[in-house]
Amino acid sequence: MFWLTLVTCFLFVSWGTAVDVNWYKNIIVYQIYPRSFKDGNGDGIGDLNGITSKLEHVADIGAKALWLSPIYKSPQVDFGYDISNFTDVDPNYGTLADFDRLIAKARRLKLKVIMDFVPNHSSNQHPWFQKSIRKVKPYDQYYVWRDAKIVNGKRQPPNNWLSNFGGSAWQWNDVRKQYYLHQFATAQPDLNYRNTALNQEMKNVLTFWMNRGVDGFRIAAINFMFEDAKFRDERRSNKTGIPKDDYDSLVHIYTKDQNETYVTLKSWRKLMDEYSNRTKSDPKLILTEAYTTHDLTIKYYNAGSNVPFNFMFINQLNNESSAMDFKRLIDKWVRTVPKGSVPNWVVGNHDNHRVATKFGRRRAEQIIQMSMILPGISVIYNGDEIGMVDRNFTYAETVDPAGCNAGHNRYYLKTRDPERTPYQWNNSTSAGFSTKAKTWLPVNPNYKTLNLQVQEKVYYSHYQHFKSSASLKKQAVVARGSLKLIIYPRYKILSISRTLGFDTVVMLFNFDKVSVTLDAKTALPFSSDLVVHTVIGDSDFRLGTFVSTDSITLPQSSTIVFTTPNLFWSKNEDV
Ligand SMILES: *[C@@H]1O[C@H](CO)[C@@H](O)[C@H](O)[C@H]1NC(C)=O
Ligand SMILES: *[C@@H]1O[C@H](CO)[C@@H](O)[C@H](O)[C@H]1NC(C)=O
Ligand SMILES: *[C@@H]1O[C@H](CO)[C@@H](O)[C@H](O)[C@H]1NC(C)=O
Ligand SMILES: *[C@@H]1O[C@H](CO)[C@@H](O)[C@H](O)[C@H]1NC(C)=O
Ligand SMILES: *[C@@H]1O[C@H](CO)[C@@H](O)[C@H](O)[C@H]1NC(C)=O
Ligand SMILES: *[C@@H]1O[C@H](CO)[C@@H](O)[C@H](O)[C@H]1NC(C)=O
Ligand SMILES: *[C@@H]1O[C@H](CO)[C@@H](O)[C@H](O)[C@H]1NC(C)=O
Ligand SMILES: *[C@@H]1O[C@H](CO)[C@@H](O)[C@H](O)[C@H]1NC(C)=O
Ligand SMILES: CC(=O)N[C@H]1CO[C@H](CO)[C@@H](O)[C@@H]1O
Repeated sequence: MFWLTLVTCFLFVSWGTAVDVNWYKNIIVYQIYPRSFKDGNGDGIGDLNGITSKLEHVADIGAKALWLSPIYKSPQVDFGYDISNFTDVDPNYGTLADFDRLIAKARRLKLKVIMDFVPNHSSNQHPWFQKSIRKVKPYDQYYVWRDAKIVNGKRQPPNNWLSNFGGSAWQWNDVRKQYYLHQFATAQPDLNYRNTALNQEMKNVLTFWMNRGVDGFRIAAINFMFEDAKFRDERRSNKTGIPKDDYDSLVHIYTKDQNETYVTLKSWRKLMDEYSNRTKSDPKLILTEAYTTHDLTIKYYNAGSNVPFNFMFINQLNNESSAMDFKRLIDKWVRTVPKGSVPNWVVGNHDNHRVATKFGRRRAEQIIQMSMILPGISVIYNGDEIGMVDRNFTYAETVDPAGCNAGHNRYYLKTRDPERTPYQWNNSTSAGFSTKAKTWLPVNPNYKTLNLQVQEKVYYSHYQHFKSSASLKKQAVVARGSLKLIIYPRYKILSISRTLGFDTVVMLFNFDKVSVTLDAKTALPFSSDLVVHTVIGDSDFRLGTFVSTDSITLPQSSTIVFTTPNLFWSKNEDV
C-alpha cells in the first residue's frame, strides 16, 4: 500500500535549508476565484490586494496551498481564461507588484501559491495573434491555421469540428484568408504546440512565474492542447435532443486527449524539476484539469502531474448515490494511483454547481469530511468551507460566455455564473466582499444568514465542521496510516478508517434517509478506546465522550467521526 511508503523524507542541501520533496502529499489545496473572493479597491471586482488581505483565512482553514484562477492580462471575454499577456497581471486584479506582495505574505503564513496556467489558446488581442494574422515570423505558426474547404464554390470550414461554446470551431480571417481554430470562444484562438518556437515561448512563461516565487501550476483543460495532425472529421455522437452544432453532438476523438499532450507535459515537468534542483527549493506542484476517462486521467501521473484532478464527486456521484457507490469509486482511485504518487479528491470548482447545491448541504459536509480523511490531497473551492450555494441567474443577468452562447432557452444548462458569486464574509454591504453595492456578479441574497462571520461564532456550523475535519488532515495517521473501507450492515453504512501505531480515526457515514443501528463491537473494534471527534447531523453523541453502549445509531444523513482521544484534544488546540 503506497501510503505506507510515504515516509516523510527530507533532503538536506549544502547550506542547510531543508527541501521537503513530499510537501504536497497530504494537504488541502484551496482554490480562489480572484474576481469573487475579495474586492480591495471598491470597484465591485475582486483583486489581488483583496486576496492578500484575506490570506489569514486560507491559513485558518488549514490549507497548505492556494490556487489562483487566472489573473493574467485579459480582455475578460471569458473572465481571464482568454489571455492577452501571459507575463502580466490584469489591471482589474492589480499589478505585478501587488502579486509580489501576495507571494511575500503567503510565505510568511507558510502558504504555497499555485498559478493557473491556460495553455490551449490566447486572446485574439494577444500581440502574437495579431502578428500571426499578418504572417510575421515566427508568429505565423503560433496558431492553428487552415485553408477553407470549397464546396459548390462556397467557402466552408476545413472540417466539422465544433467549439465547446457551440458552433464551428473554425473562424475565417479576412486578412490572412484562412480559418483559425478555436475550441472555445471565437476570441480564443488555439495555440499550435506542434511549433517549436511556441513551445519555448510557453516554457518561458512558466519560468517567468517561477522566478516570481510561484510554487506550481494548475494546468487548465490540458487535454485540449493538441488536435489530430490530419484534421479528420469527428463522427456524430448518439446524443439526442440537442442542436446540431452543440459541442456534445460529436465524439471528440480528434480534438481531445491526443498522445502528444503527455509528451509536452513531461517537458514541463522536466523544466520545473530542473528549476527546483537549481534553486534548491521544494518541488513544484503540477495539477492537471482534464474531464476525461479514468485511464487517461491516471496517465497524467506518469507524465509528471502530481494531481490529475479526480472529478468523481462532480461527475460520478450525486445526492442519491449509495454507500456502495462511494466505496467503489474510492477503491478504484486508491488502487490505480501509481506507486509513490497520492490520490486527490476534488470537492468543487468554478466550472460546476456548488457541492452544497448539487448534493444538499448535509451531504456536502459529508463529502468534505471524506475528502479530509482519505489519503492524499483535498481540493476545496472557495466558499465551500461555509456551504455557499448557487444563486439562480436570469438570462439577462448571465455574463458567462458558456451561458450567453447557449441562448435564452438553454443558458441555464451551461452558465457557470451560479457558482461564481462573491464570497460571503459577513452580513454588511455586498456580504463584506466589496464596499460597492453593485458587484460584477450579484451577491447571493442568502448572505445575511449564510456567511463566515456567523459561522465562526456557532459551534455546530458548516465552517466549524470543516475545520474539525481539516484538523485531522494534518495528523500523521491521515498522512501515512493504513486505509480500510467497509460497508455494513445490509450495504447502508460506509466506514472509512485510518490507523497508524496507536492512533485511529474511524468515520461512519449514513447516506440514507432513515437511521441505522450498528453493533458497536463490529463497527468499532476498539470502541472503548475511541471518543466522538465530530458529529454531522442530528445525533445525541456528545463530543469528547467514549462510546459505552453495545450499539451505535446513526441518524439519517449523518456522519460520526471517532478517534483516539489524543486526536480529539489536538483538534481543540487547533480549532
Ligand atoms: C507583457 O507585459 C509585459 C509587462 O507589461 C511587457 O513587458 C511584455 O512586453 C508583454 N508581452 C507581450 C508579448 O506583449
Ligand atoms: C452511445 O454512445 C456511447 C459511447 O459513445 C455508448 O456507450 C452508448 O452505449 C451509446 N448509446 C446508444 C443508445 O447507442
Ligand atoms: C496513443 O498511445 C497509446 C499508448 O500509450 C497507443 O496505444 C495509441 O495507439 C496511441 N494513439 C495514437 C493515435 O497514436
Ligand atoms: C533533480 O534532482 C534529483 C535529485 O538529485 C534528481 O533525481 C533529478 O534527476 C533531478 N531532475 C532534473 C530534471 O534535473
Ligand atoms: C436529489 O436532488 C434532486 C434535485 O435537486 C431532488 O429532486 C431529489 O429529491 C434529491 N434526492 C435526495 C435523495 O435528496
Ligand atoms: C433555481 O432554479 C432551479 C431550476 O430552474 C429551481 O429548481 C430552483 O428552485 C431555483 N432556486 C431558487 C432559489 O430560486
Ligand atoms: C465585513 O467584512 C468586510 C471584509 O472582511 C470588513 O471590511 C467589514 O468591516 C466587515 N463588516 C463588519 C460589520 O464586520
Ligand atoms: C450581522 O451580523 C452580526 C455579527 O454576526 C450580528 O451581530 C448582527 O445581528 C447581524 N445583523 C443583521 C441585521 O442580521
Ligand atoms: C487548456 C486551456 O487553456 N483550457 C481552457 C480553454 O478555454 C476554456 C474556455 O476559456 C477554459 O475554460 C479552459 O480552461
